[in-house]
Amino acid sequence: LSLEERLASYVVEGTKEGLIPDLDAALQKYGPLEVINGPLMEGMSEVGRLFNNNELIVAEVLQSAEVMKASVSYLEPFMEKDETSVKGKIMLATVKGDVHDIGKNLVEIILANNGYDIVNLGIKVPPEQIIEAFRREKPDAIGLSGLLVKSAQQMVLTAQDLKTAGIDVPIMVGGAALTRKFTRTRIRPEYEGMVLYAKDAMDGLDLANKLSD
Ligand code: B1M
Repeated sequence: LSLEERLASYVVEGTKEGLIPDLDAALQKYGPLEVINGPLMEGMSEVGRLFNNNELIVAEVLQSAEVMKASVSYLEPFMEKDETSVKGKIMLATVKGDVHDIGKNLVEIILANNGYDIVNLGIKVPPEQIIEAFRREKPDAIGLSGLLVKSAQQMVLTAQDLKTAGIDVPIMVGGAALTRKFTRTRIRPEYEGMVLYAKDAMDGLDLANKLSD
């Protein structure tokens, strides 16, 4: 197998044996984010496909998730950091009912490395908890992540509750089950403030930078 194929296969097989030396080798050829967005994400897509076809069980997908998380934390110190000034404070949460956090945590790393102060509320965060944390932390924006189809609907409900609570800071939404169209037609009409759709973590950073300019 090529280096790229081996990297994808660690994620698919859920094994860390040989992972670190191969991540080191990959860093000789690629930047850390290219390693994540390329071979590691390819492995994750394959996991999603196999899981969908009932060829993997949840316990196996969890092992794949572990490999992805371990890889991201190994690569994190190699990412470029912008330590000039704090550009703003962003609060992140995976919405109520959803446990998927690898994407959200990647968004956290990328924003934190680029001058943002991040408050990460974790997973399965109900709107009332987001509202409470908003009042305590006073962030400049709120980022919501969700991967399940029902999470897209949960974002609509969350936006409604935030509006009722009188909150109107920009909201950034992202995650596999979400689309730009759903964001525009279903979430935006329910909220007073700006609602931005981020297709991936780098897009999230671009949007945050536009907001802070
Ligand atoms: Co689950 N899962 N899972 N899962 N899982 C999916 C999402 C699924 C598509 C797999 C499939 O069937 N093909 C499917 C959803 C089906 C649907 O609703 N349409 C699914 C299912 C069904 C489930 C369960 C219901 C399974 C079960 O129990 N029967 C269950 C749900 C439990 C719950 O949430 N209540 C479940 C559980 C799990 C595990 C716990 C085993 C594990 C998660 C571990 C963890 O996160 N700690 C897991 C995993 C790993 C996946 C897949 C395979 C991979 C997700 C991932 O981490 N990708 C996933 C299939 C897939 O997506 N291919 C699947 C890598 C990550 C970096 O990408 O999170 O998409 P992602 O983030 C991207 C962008 O989306 C974006 O940026 C990132 C890239 O830069 N982004 C943002 C994300 N959030 C953002 C926020 C932003 C900006 C950008 O701003 C705020």
